[in-house]
Amino acid sequence: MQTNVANQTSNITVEDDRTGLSIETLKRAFADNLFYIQGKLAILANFTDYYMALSYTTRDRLLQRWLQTLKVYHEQDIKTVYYLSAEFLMGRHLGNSLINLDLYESIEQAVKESGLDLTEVLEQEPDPGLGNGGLGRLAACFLDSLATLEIPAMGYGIRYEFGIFNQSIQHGWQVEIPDKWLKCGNPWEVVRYESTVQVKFGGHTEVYNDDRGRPHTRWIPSFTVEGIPHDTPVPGYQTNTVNTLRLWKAEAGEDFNFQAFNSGDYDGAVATKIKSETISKVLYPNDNTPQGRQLRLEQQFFFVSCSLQDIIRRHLKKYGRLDNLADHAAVQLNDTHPAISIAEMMRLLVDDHHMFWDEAWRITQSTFAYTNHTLMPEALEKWGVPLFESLLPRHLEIIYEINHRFLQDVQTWFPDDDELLLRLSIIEEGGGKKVRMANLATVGSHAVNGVAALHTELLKQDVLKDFYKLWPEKFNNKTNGVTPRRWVLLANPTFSELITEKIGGTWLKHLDELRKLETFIDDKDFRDRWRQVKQANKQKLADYIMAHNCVEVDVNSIFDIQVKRIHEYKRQHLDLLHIIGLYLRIKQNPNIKMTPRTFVFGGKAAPGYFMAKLIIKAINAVADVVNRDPDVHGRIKVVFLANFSASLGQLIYPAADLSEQISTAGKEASGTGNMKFTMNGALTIGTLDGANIEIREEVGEDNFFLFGLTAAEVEKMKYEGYNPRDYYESNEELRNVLDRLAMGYFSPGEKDLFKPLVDSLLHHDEYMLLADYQAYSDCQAKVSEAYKDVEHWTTMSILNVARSGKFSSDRTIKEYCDEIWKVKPVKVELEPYDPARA
Ligand code: GL7
Repeated sequence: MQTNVANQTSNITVEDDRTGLSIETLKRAFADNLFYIQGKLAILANFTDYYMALSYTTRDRLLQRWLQTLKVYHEQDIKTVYYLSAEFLMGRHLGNSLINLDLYESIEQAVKESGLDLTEVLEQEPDPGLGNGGLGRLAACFLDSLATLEIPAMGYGIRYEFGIFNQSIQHGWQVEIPDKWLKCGNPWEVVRYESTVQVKFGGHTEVYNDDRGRPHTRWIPSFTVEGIPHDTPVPGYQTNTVNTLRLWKAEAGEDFNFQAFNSGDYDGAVATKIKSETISKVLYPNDNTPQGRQLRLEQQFFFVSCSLQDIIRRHLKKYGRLDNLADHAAVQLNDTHPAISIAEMMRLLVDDHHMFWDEAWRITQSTFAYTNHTLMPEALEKWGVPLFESLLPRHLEIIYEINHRFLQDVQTWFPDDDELLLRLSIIEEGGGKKVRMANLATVGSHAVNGVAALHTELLKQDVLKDFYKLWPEKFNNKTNGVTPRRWVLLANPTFSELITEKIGGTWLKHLDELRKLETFIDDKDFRDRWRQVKQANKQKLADYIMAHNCVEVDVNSIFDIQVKRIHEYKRQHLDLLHIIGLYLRIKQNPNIKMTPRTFVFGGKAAPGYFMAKLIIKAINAVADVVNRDPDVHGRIKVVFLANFSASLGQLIYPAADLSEQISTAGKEASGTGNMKFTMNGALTIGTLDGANIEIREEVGEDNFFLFGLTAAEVEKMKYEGYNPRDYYESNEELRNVLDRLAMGYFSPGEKDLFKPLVDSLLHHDEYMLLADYQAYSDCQAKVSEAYKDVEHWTTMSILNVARSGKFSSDRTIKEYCDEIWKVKPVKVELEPYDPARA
């Protein structure tokens, strides 16, 4: 094109179609991409074509910053953060890139002048669901903050061909549908074939002598898989820094076995190819309940080995030595999923780079740090030794050696405490030996952190208490946070505009500045607009509910929302018991006065988790009865929104009045949805669990609806013998609620459908719903009362937002940078781009 030519000769004085920012240039670039990349004439293009063309137009505007960032990182002497995570729930890229590049308004205008509506185009993007829930989304928020804070960083993970399944609801039940997110192509990734790495599996080890007669071990694998890097740019907000998310795709080393092919064994010829590619095929849809399957261990080792080889290769290229690796690399293990890193790093240093064990161990320990994300005992990863041995024979040897040396140290520190040795050992004895990944991660890291103050305390006192006794200085807390760019600015634009109008726009990078909103607390116009924004957001959600669930909801009712993965410890069914309680009150007294409520649920159940699926069915069954009963007169409505995801979250959080954070105290490590609701002006009803505690501390106890047992009380009651039946027998309403569920009132024709749910509550009640029922119900009554006082509710809502600054992931990341990673920001200055000289 003419402008490009002009650009090359005149050193970007003329706007380039690839970088120019004027509306005219953007329109031309969009049309050009539609024609040349999508291969479509505008009159024949569909919305996917528009989305693709617009994504390329936006990506072009990222590339100069991205490549310049890579150049600066290559040239300067820096320390880089490597965030290793089996999950990255990035959310849609296009809207976020436009926001972070400050391009949103211009593109909106350009698209409008091309006859299109930007929001409709944005909706075309498949939500890249390469994660299950909080843990994967946290990784994505961290990448956003790292780039925004100009920290050299890289995310490493797996490029799953199928992300978290799509959930549809059929006859009230969850049905899982494969997520073919790549079917129309992915404009956000760049494949870097030249950086392919080889990953070994299986086989055996042998000892050999090198030229100087020194003995070494080598690993002879039974098969090798290739890891192909797929890079996605991660732009910071209003900065030149664009970091990289590198996801590995597994491919066969050779396309197929020629010998087999030539001898006519066509199936055998492609078998290895299929086996290799299976490794990055699909995300395990488990959240807080890992599956001990071989493929899962293969996935973990695959992305760990690719990533560590990549880090070492780049480091060697730059510095030519490895002894200073820890000065230039900080590797964070996001839970135990990448914990095999400890053994793989030792193998790479000792076997491949012939380093002495002690030196390698020093480097490993000073490079790695580990974040624990759960106290749930069933979620702590352990791998059977036989599986380990067949898949990673060399790593098992290394783990035994690490363990041997570690336990020797323990013995000198604490002589004659065999019980302690058994608890600390990386290998669990008895009932089939197992490798304990949390122990491996803790021993091999210089820092171990929990994700909220209570969680870290419980780690120290409970799950990792013996390690805490050994190394108290390793343990530290890093309360989670979320990025206000996606969760406020992108999700809630009119609300953001109102805030910016009052306090200026810098709050998006310094969330503590939201405090300034408190000076407007008596400003009538501000308060009116605050309510208008919430009302409009509720209307948008109401429209969505009508379109998807065919349920009409009252936007003047309390929007009472619980969205998160379905899990018994999160207690969606406690919410449901309360709803049934209200319904029975209406049935007993049809004229009863009640503050109208709309109960909204959303969340996926792990496909193999029967009870979680039954809870979804129960919510839908209750919804069917309640929503259709004319006696209710619309006072309560119940809605289950299918397929909760990051993008649906962007619609939901801004529309909430009440955020349900009702996990059994001590079970939710942190929670991050709680923060997203708070930042968008919802009040919380919650237990003293995870980050709820810190949210309440920040917003003030008068602006938070607290109920329920504390973590200590839960433990005490369990210890003393908890009997849920006592509550059933002494609480009439609770008894009626459970009886109705159990006798099939909500499941006509299937009398016993919900019996397993009720039985589990009456006989075990692991998560103490019955113990907390009355406190919850009383607290909900206070919510209803409070909502009637519109002015007071508005004040509480404003205060929640004004005091939510702590929960920006920027704050969290700064703490990681200062206290664990010891890294500093690096400025990226743009240079004029000149293709002729590049
Ligand atoms: C989780 C915790 O359950 C959740 O409370 C926390 O906010 C999140 C991020 O730290 O990590 N742990 C976990 O295994 N999953 C989580 O979401 C899946």
